[in-house]
Amino acid sequence: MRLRSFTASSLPDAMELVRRQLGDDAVILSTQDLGERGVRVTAGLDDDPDDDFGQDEGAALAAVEELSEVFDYHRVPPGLVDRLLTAASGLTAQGPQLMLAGALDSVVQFAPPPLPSGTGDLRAPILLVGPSGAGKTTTAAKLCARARLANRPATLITMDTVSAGAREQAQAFAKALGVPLREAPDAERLGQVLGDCPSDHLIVIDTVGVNPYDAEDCRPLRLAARVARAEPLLVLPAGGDAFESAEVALAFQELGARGLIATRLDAARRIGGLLAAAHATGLPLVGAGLGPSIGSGLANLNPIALARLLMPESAAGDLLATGTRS
Ligand SMILES: Nc1nc2c(ncn2[C@@H]2O[C@H](COP(=O)(O)OP(=O)(O)O)[C@@H](O)[C@H]2O)c(=O)[nH]1
Ligand SMILES: [Mg+2]
Repeated sequence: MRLRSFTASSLPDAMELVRRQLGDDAVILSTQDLGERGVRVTAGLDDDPDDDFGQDEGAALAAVEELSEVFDYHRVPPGLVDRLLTAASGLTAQGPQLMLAGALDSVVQFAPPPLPSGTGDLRAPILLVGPSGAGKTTTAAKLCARARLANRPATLITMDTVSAGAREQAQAFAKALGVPLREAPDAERLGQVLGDCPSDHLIVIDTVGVNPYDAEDCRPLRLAARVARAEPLLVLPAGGDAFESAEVALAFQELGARGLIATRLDAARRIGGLLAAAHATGLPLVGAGLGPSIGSGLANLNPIALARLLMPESAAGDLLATGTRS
């Protein structure tokens, strides 16, 4: 039996979705009242009409219901929940966490954080873009720290010479890491500075936060990306509203962002915004900031790591059951 979930504003609307997508033979297996977010219906379609609803389907339905609670807790938007639940229900992996990982794998892209690819190999400079306070400077330092840990040279370039304390913050990070720090207040200077950088270095360019909806505000960033032939990566804090995060990410994608680094995963309890941003843009998740210090690092994200963040094996079940997480 194939399971699929549908969310709509009312039960009749959800049933109509079921009928339209699965046909008249679909069986309604469960319904959930989501309060002001509507109603979710999980329906099944028998591939083999002689088959009874068996133990496997029962377990799959229980897992789908468990995942559905996890998604609601994280405020994942309904359309994305339906896609994830449908993907999860088709997986025969053991236990909800692995089903979740499989579903995430089919809906979200992942890529490892950038490192210089090796001696003599050129890789595009990394240009960190994002809203003010997103964690760009901290992430720039973490990327340089990863390179240093891998015994690869790195150079930090800051374009933020204007925000209060920005210069001192960059200087403190560069000194702690033992990496050269260069300043480039505009695209022209950036071009000159890059011309002087050794080609085997991982080059991380930190920028001033911009309002992605303000074309004037974004102009220097577009110019910098072009001059540097850089790989822009969006730095986005977790914990934001799903629709807001998705729209901000789409706006930065339009500015050229090619990947997404999430920050504040240590301090956010709901990461539906991050999922929505990754799904809406199709940008790969290339790392996760787990703390404010350089030492707290930048974790690799993959489907299993993300599934663990969404559904910590030990605590989540109990907390969800007692409702203390919502
Ligand atoms: N808890 C937590 N704080 C972070 C993380 N990344 C950055 N921060 C904090 O967020 C604030 C803004 O970071 P900053 O790098 O200056 O942001 P920028 O304006 O985008 O350059 C600082 O207080 C950082 O210490 C993270 O992953 N977790
Ligand atoms: Mg900064």
